[in-house]
Amino acid sequence: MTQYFQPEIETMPREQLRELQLANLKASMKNAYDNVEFYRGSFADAGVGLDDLETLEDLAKFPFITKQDMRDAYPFGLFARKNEDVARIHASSGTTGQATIVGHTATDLKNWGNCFARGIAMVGGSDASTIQVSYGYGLFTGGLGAHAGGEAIGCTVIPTSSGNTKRQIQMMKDLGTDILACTPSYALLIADTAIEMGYDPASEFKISAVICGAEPASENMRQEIADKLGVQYCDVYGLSEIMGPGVAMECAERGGLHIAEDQFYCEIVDPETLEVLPDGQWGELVITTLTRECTPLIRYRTRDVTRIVSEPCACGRTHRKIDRLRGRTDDMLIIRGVNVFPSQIEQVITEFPEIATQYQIILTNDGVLDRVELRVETVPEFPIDEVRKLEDLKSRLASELKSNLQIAVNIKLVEPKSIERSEGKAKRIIDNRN
Ligand code: DLL
Repeated sequence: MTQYFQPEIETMPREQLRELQLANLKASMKNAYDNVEFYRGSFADAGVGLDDLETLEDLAKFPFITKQDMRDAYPFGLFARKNEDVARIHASSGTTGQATIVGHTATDLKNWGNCFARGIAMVGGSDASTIQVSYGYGLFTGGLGAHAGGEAIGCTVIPTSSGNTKRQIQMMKDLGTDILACTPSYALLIADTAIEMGYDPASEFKISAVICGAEPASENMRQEIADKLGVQYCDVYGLSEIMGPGVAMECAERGGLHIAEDQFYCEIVDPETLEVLPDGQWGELVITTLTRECTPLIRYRTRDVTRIVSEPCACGRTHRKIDRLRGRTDDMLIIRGVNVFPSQIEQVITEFPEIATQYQIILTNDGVLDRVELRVETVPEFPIDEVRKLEDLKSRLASELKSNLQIAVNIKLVEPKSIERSEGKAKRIIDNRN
């Protein structure tokens, strides 16, 4: 049985959906233009006005907005609503610069909950389900976003937040959690810790689904989580600038994540030329909010690399999908001229049963040359002190990386549990370059 949360929206005929998008887009552009000085300036600089938007494709005439523009507008420069209408503020971590501030009205928050709730329905959730939210709560949007989704659908919500893993697992077992929402790294840590505690969560726990996002996960990592916990894996995409988790979510048919197209208009652009690319081609995802009141974003450059999958989906939803993310343009490594994303390295590493799904990429430089060290962890059963076996494993891994990704890196095999586990987003790249 296909379960929808908002069938009239999720299965709306495409023509009608496009009409709805255009009407909402015009309203969103007007909201941005009338209430945010930044847009009046950027539209004027680009020589375009609201009258230039007659079709959805006309959006390509309008300028982009970037993370830097958001930083420059700190704190309230992009707010289209006065303080009395702002219900909540979220912010990005600001670890790489000035934090970006995003405001939400009560309606924005309600829309957000509804978007996430669609994903809960995709994994078979209902008002009879118990969802455990193990994303961090706070300025990070994971916790409160998943929480709102659970409440929108009428689930029992357990707001454990991240951390205190053993207690999480005990609650998961004792309270009969059906759905776990957390990052893929944390889902794997929870699964491994539960197994270490002597449980077989796949058979002993009630859990039937995970809703994982906020970072890329390779196919093998997803499979490992699904097998260890015995669950359906739903990938959830989102970003704090645009909303939070729920911008796009993966149905049981897999093959991509359905974009909440009534709320967001997505384009894929070539990151170099910034030309809009046709559906199916990989490039940078650009998102425009269609209904957002407080912080309307017109053509936000996400830096995320994906493509649009427009073939009809067997689940019956008509909203187009984005493919699972490859990574971010700013995380792409260029190793001796070859472009590679950490998630592609992860996919190769996880083919090896002797290696745990744990790795770190350490970047250093020696004069002008960048050096890349790949640190991977062996599984406890592997005899790490047997030099011959270790050298053999290293050389097989090196040759797989060479033949799959055409990269040559310095590999360091390290002992089980020596790479720090993450309760949120894993830190895969350590950049020690000066
Ligand atoms: O990570 C929001 C979120 C919370 C999404 C919980 C999903 C689940 P930010 O901290 O602003 O927001 O980071 C957004 O994380 O631009 C992507 O690069 C990455 N990201 C988010 N979801 C996925 C995903 C949250 N499913 C940035 N796969 C985005 C790969 C993802 N990367």
